[in-house]
Formats: sequence, structure tokens, C-alpha cells
Amino acid sequence: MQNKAYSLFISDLHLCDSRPNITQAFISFLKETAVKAEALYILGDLFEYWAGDDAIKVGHQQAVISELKTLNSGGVALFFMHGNRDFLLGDSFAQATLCTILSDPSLLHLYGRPVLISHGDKLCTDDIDYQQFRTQVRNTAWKSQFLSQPLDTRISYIEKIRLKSEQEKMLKSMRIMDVNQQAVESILREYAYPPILIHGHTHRPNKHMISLDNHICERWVLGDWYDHGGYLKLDESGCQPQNLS
Ligand code: LP5
Ligand code: MN
Repeated sequence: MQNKAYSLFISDLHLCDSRPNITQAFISFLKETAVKAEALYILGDLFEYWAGDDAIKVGHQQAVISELKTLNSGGVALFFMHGNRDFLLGDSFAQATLCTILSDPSLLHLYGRPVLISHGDKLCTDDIDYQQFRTQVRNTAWKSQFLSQPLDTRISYIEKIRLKSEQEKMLKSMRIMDVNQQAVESILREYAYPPILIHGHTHRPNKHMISLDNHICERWVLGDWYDHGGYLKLDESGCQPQNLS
């Protein structure tokens, strides 16, 4: 009998039509690896971008959605948190995959300890331009107005923003695009010093030890799936980063 007492965490896969090998790697990961876990937590940016749930009918997302549903139906609990690329993902996606959408951040209790999870972009408070953009596009009225436009119009607008974002990132320093230490400390205090914080977004996989107000916290940063996939495994002994073979 297989011991399933562990959960897996992934983020920043950026699945899209132009990188079918990553979609294939993800589907293999679901069938061979995630299927053995108790739960899979997707901490945002699963997709390169998400223009609205109506894109499900026309896009490459169909195969992914079907595999996520199969995973969940087979007994692996599935959780999704929005990233900055797929924050428009909504209830139709949740119904199609049977996943639970979690708010950012969320405090979990796993294997005897509190675990705080986040996509991570909110912690990048030195990136002032991005935070202003984020506040604007996460506004409920703004999202409704955007989603009321035809799918083609939304996609072409997002592609322009993607271009602009890539241009601006070239002008920003690595420090500005990383998490801000005070923002990290502030969220740890707010959530009563969880011993583990897991997030993605920065694409800088690492383990950071934080000593704060006489508490120790491990900050685990998830990697992206550009060169090869990876995930974080959490069980009662703690977190272990794993690369896909
Ligand atoms: O995603 P990543 O990691 O490459 O970069 C992020 C920040 N960029 C973004 C933008 C997204 O990549 C774009 C796709 C979002 C799809 C969402 C759907 C609906 C949105 C519709 C919007 C109208 O999140 C980047 C950060 C980086 O992380 C590191 O943290 O630096 O932030 C930016 O680059 C944002 C810019 O600094 C400010 C935004 C300028 C946009 C201005 C609009 C101009 C419109 C031109 C078109 C006519
Ligand atoms: Mn991101």
C-alpha cells in the first residue's frame, strides 16, 4: 500500500501552444508523479496567460483541464491559486477541473504545521510600476469590463501588455524584481510566524532561512518550467525540492 501522506507544490509552468513539450511534461507529471500524492497545489502562472474562461473552448488548455479533472477524480485534492498571468481564471475552470481556488495568500495546516502559500508577486513591493498595474487589473469592476470584450480583443490586448512587460523587465534590476524582505517579514508576522512559506513568481528556486522575532521560517521559492520541470514535496519531515527526470 502506497504512503500518500505528502503534498506537491508547483508554479510558473507558463503552458502555451508554442511550448508543447512543457504541456506534455506536465501531463506526464500529473499521471506519474502527482497521482501518488495526497494533494497538488498550483501556485499560479500555470498558463502563459489566461484571457478568460471562455478560452477553454478554443485553446490548448483542454487537454490540461481534462488531465487535472482525471487527477482530482482519482482522489488527489487539487488546489489552484492565481498568478499574475492567470488571475482571470474563474469558476468555469474550477468546475471543469474540480479544483478549489485559494486566495493569495492562504494559510494551510499540513502534516502538523502551518504552511503559508502565495504566488509571490505581492511580495515584490519594490517593483512600483508592477504593483500599480496589479492594483488596476485586479479591481473587480475592471476585470468585469475587460471580460465583457470579445475573446480576440482580449488576447490581442494581453499580447501587447506582454510585450510591454518584457521591455520594461529589461530595464529593471534583479533586486527590484525580487521579493522585498520587509514584505516577507510583514506577511510572516501577520500569519503568526508559519515555519514554512512557499511561493513562486520570481523564478529563482531556493530555500531561504529567515530568523524573525525569535521564530525561524523556511521560505521556499518554486522554480519555473522553462528548461525542465520541478516541484516541491512536503511531508511530515519537511520540504524537499525535486527536479523532473
Ligand atoms: O509575468 P512576468 O513574470 O514576465 O512579469 C511580471 C510583471 N508583468 C506582468 C504582465 C503580464 O506578464 C502580462 C500578462 C497578464 C495577463 C493577464 C490578463 C489580463 C490583463 C489585461 C491587462 C490590460 O504581470 C512585470 C514584473 C515581473 O513580473 C517581475 O515581478 O516586473 O511587471 C511589468 O513589467 C509591468 C510593468 O512594469 C507595468 C505595466 C505596463 C502596462 C501598461 C499598459 C500598456 C498597454 C499597451 C498596449 C496598448
Ligand atoms: Mn508570476
